Amino acid sequence: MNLDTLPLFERGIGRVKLALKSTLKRTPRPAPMCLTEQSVWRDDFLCQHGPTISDTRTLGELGYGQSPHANIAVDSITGAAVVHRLLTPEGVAVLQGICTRLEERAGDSDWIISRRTRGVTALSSFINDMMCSRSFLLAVSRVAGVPLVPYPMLNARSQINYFYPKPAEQQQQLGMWHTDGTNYVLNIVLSGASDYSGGEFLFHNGTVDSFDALDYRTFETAQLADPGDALFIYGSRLFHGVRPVLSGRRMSLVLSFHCPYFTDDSNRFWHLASDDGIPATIPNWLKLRWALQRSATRQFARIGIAPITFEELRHTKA
Ligand SMILES: O=C(O)CCC(=O)C(=O)O
Ligand SMILES: [Fe+2]
Repeated sequence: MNLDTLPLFERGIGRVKLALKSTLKRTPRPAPMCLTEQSVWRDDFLCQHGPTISDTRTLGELGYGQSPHANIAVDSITGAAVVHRLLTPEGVAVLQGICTRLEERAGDSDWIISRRTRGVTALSSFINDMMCSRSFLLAVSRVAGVPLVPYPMLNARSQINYFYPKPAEQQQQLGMWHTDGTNYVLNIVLSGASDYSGGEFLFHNGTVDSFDALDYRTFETAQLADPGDALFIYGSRLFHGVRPVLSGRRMSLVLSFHCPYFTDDSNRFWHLASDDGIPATIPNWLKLRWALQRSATRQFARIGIAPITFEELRHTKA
C-alpha cells in the first residue's frame, strides 16, 4: 500500500496564513435552518447491551506521560478505540438518511477535510437530541474514560464529511494528516467497508511529538467494517487522516465532546480561524472561553440532564 500520498495539514504559521485566506474567501452561507425530519431520536436507537470496543489504547499506551487533566491517570483516558454496535441498524439508517440530505449544505475547501457540512446539530434536531441524550453521552463517556458533554462551540461540535473520487486532474477528497482542535472525538463512519475502496482511516500509534508523516511503520488502519462503526480518539493528541477514496462513497459523522469537570481545552484560536475566518472566530472564541468556565453541574443542566459522574463510569451498566 502506498501510504505516502497523504499530505500533512499546515501547522504553526501556515495556520495563520490559512486563517487570512479563509477570511478573504468566505462566502456567506444561508442561515441555518433545521431539516424537516420524520425521525425523532429515541434512546432505543442505542444497542441495548452497549457498544463493543476493540483495539483500544489509553493515552499512556500511546506514550504520553502526562495527563491532560489533574488527578486523572493517563491510563484511564482513552487515546484510541474502535467502537462497534453503538447504534442499532435502524439508528444507523436514520443517520445515513439525514447525513445524505445534509450534503446540500456542504462546502468544498482545501482545509483538512475537503468536503463537509459543519455545525450539523443546528441543522438536525435528531443529531442534536442524540448528542444531548444522557444514555448516548453515558455510552460515549464510558468509551472515553471520563464524563462528557457536547463540545461547547457549535461549529466545532459536529460535522459530516463526504468523500468520493474526483477526476485525476482535480484535488482528491481526503483527510490530511492532522490533529483535531477538540479532545474527545467520535468519528462514526456511516458507510460500510463494501461501499467504497480506499478511504482508510489511518492513525499514528504514538505521541504527537513522535509523528513523522513519512514513517509509515507507526501507522495503523482502524478496522471499521460495518456502517456505524466508529473510531473514538483523543483527537488533539493523535495524528490521524483519511486516505483518498478510490471508488464508491464514504460518509462520516464526526462528533466532539468536552469533559465538563475540567476547564482545560486544546482548541487554539488559529485552528478555528483557519477554518472559519478571523471575524467569525473572535465572538465564537470569547463564548467558548466563557462556556469552559461553567461548573459541570451547569453544563449538564443546560442540556437538561442529570450529571454523569466518574463513579457511574466504573459500573458497566447504568
Ligand atoms: O471522516 C473521518 O472518518 C474522520 C475525519 C477527521 O479526522 C475529521 O473530521 O477531523
Ligand atoms: Fe480529525
